[in-house]
Amino acid sequence: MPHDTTIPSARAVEHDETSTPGAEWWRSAVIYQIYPRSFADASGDGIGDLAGITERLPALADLGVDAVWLSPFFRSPQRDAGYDVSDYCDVDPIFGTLDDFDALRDRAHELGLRVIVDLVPNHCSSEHPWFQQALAAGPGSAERDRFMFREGKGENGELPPNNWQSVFGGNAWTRITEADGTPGPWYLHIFDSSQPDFNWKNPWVWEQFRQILRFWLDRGVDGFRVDVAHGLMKKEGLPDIVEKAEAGGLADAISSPDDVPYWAQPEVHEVYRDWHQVLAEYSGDRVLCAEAWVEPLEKAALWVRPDEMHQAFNFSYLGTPWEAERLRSVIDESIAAFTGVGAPSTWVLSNHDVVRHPSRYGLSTYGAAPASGIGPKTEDKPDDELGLRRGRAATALMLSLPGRAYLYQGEELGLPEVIELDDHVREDPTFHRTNGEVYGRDGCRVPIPWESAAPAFGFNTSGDSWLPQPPLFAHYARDVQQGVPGSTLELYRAALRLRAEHDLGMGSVQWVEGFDADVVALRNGSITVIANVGAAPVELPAGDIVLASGALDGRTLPVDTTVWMLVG
Ligand code: TEU
Repeated sequence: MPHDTTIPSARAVEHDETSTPGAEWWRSAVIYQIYPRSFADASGDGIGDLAGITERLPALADLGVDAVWLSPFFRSPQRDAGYDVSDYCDVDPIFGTLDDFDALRDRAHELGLRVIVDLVPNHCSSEHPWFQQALAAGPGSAERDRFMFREGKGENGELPPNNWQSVFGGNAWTRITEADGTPGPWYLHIFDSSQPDFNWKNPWVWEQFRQILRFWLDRGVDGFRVDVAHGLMKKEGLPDIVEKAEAGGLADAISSPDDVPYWAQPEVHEVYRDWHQVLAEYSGDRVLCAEAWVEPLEKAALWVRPDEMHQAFNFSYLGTPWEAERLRSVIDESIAAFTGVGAPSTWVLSNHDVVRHPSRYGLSTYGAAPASGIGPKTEDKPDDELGLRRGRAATALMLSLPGRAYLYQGEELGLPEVIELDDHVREDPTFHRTNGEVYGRDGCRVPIPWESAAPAFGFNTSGDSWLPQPPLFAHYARDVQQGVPGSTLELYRAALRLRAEHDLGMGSVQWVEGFDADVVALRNGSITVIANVGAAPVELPAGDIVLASGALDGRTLPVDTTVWMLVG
């Protein structure tokens, strides 16, 4: 297997380019998600920051990605790790300053990396001045109409206005107390009570978000990942949810809008048509990417119609188990659904909301909601070795597909989910709102290891870490993988280099016949990809092997292994 350990030269990003229809950068890009709390910590306070990211950006250029997406670093009380924003146009002091952001953007662009920021339009923090003003202004005021206040049911309004549940568990409504001490109405929060939902039927809200978009576009960002892009509009009259077997969590989040009156309401698309126009005022191919947990794929594709967003996450792909038939179907369905509306498909296996994919693939009951987390008391614990082998094979398959791929920090190191976190260190509101019944997402958010022998594994120099790093992270640190043939890091680097060289992002998928049903075999341009998803080794055809996700046995492909070949 060839390993190129030289650092690729910087590819300058041209920002005044005029876009060529069909050739925009985002159609085939590989985008790396940075979770700022846990990437690199220059200040040493145990929480990652923008200056830390800037220092470490060369490692991402070396990896070979095209862009970074930063999870929220805006002013926030951090009740939901920054997804509770109290000022959309400033940097939270724990992450640095606007100057630090400018330095990060400049360094990224110098290295040829685009910068995407995270926009959170469904809700803000309850400490945002807008919500504080709404509380102070009283019933019937214009300030209250910016949020979703409703009178409660029952004789004295003591019952919530409807039966909606928070994604994080418990009721989606919280009752306020008016300034004079009397019990007041309730406000809606689809997530934590510290995250009041905006009233997107109010034009004032539209105007604020246009201004927020312009603020960051003027500051040179290349695009936005839009949080809960399926949630902004609520069904008229706020009807009760028709009860289902399972409420809350992923099962609820991806249900059809007929069942969940706060997801995927048709009017939400008007918002993105409006934003599309705002982005079109700017040069340089700026993009909108929807975080829309909707199924089936044809519904997710509605977010990327030509006059709306450019991309939507492919959560159907993320949720597909390591089974050949299901993988072939989801690939076919993704390509059909997205190309049907003129957008390339996206692919993703991990992010900051789900159990890391090597750990998911190591579970015997893979298919359980990946967001529920794994903890000390979970019965089904992942088999790390099996999971990593499958995780690497799955990544090699994903990176061979045409379209845009998303990577989550640490997956290039093969990091597993961190399971052994004590209850008292867990911060995910899901854990606290379910009284610890659902472990939630802390296990995929632990600060990543850079150097095996350094304090905090090189996350900082002080050794502090907002979530404790397990000793086993020493084996996954970047410095012990760099330049080491067969390491997960070198697998990702080689795959990204070959993906670029063979322009796989702009290619197409042709299924290759002649293998057993539990082998996924496809051709994308000059590359033939063979993934052994079955239980028996597979004889490889003649040809050069240019990438292998694991050790080969001569010309035999072991189970849970993927190769890329140049065949005939
Ligand atoms: O997630 C939105 C969302 O729908 C998820 O909560 C999802 O349903 C859940 O994680 C199942 O996997 C976004 C952010 O990605 C998440 O981190 C935030 O907590 C949430 O919005 C609220 O802003």
